[in-house]
Amino acid sequence: MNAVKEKTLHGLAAGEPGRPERPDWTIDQGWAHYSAADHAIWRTLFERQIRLLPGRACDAFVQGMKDLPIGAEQIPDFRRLSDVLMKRTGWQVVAVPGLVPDDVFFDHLANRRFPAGNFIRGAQELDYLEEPDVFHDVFGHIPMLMNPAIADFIQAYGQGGLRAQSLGSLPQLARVYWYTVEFGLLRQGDEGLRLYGAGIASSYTESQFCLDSPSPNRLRFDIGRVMRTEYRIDDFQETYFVIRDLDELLEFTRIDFAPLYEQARAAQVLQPGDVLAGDEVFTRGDGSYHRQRAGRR
Ligand code: HBI
Ligand code: FE
Repeated sequence: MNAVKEKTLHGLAAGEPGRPERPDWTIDQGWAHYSAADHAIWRTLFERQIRLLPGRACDAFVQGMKDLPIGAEQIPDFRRLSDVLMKRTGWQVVAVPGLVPDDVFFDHLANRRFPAGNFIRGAQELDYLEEPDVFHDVFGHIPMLMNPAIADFIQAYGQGGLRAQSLGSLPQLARVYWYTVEFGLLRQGDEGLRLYGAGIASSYTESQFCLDSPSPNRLRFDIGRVMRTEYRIDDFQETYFVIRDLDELLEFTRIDFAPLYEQARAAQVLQPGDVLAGDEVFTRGDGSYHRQRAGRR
C-alpha cells in the first residue's frame, strides 16, 4: 500500500488533504488493513537489513531490537511495541500519516510519544523515500528508544524544540538531532565505530557507506560545531559525527542551549564536507562519492 492510499484510508478525510482528524495528528495504525504485499515489503526490508547490523549497529541497538516484538514476519503492531517500551523507558509509539508540523512533533517527543508513520514504502522505492514510513520509524528509531540515555535525549529535544523556535534557532537545534538521532556514529570501546542513528540503521545503502566507504569524514562530535553544520537530506552524509557513548547525549539534556545557539549563529555556517583545523578527525574522507555525484549533476 503506498503513502497516498494509506492516507486516504486511515489518516485524512477525503477531499481535505493535509488536514488531520485529531489536533495531535495521531491516527489509528490500522494494523488489520495492511495487505499481504505491505507485510512482504516489510519482510524484504527487515531481512536484508538485519543481516547488515552485526558489527555495524551499536550494542544498544542490537539489544533493543532483540527485546522488542519486531520480526521479519509482519509489520509490528504499535500497541505491542508500546507495551514493551513503556515498561523499559516510559515511551509509547503513536501512529501518524507521515511528516507532522514541527510543533506537533516536538509536543509528542516532549511527552515520550514517538510518532511513527503507519504506511510502508512501495516496492519501487525500497532504498529511498522522502517521508518517514513505518520501516524507518519502527526499525530505525524504536530499538534505540529502549536505551534510557537516548530516550531522555529525544524527550529533551522535544522540550527544546519549542524554545528553539521562539529563539529563532530551530536550524541549529535540528542539526544536532540530524547528526545524532538520525545519522550518529559512536565509538564502541576497542571495537571501533558503530552506527546508532535511525536514518542509517534503516538504510541498506547508507549503513554500509557510513562505516565502510573511504569517502565521508568521521569527526569527533562537538555540539557547537554541529550546530553550525548544514546537512544533506537527499543523499548520503559527507560527514558523520562520533560520540563517545550514548551517555554523552545525557550531558546535553543538562545544559542550556541558548548561549550555544547565539555563538553558532554568530559564526559562519559550515558546509557538510568541511573539515576544520580544530576538528578531531577519526577519518578524513577522500570525498570521492560526492565528487562523482556532483560531476554527474
Ligand atoms: N514528523 N513524523 C515526523 N517525523 C519526523 O522526524 C519529523 C516530523 N516533523 C518535523 C521534523 N521531523 C523535523 O523537521 C524536526 O525535527 C525539526
Ligand atoms: Fe527519523
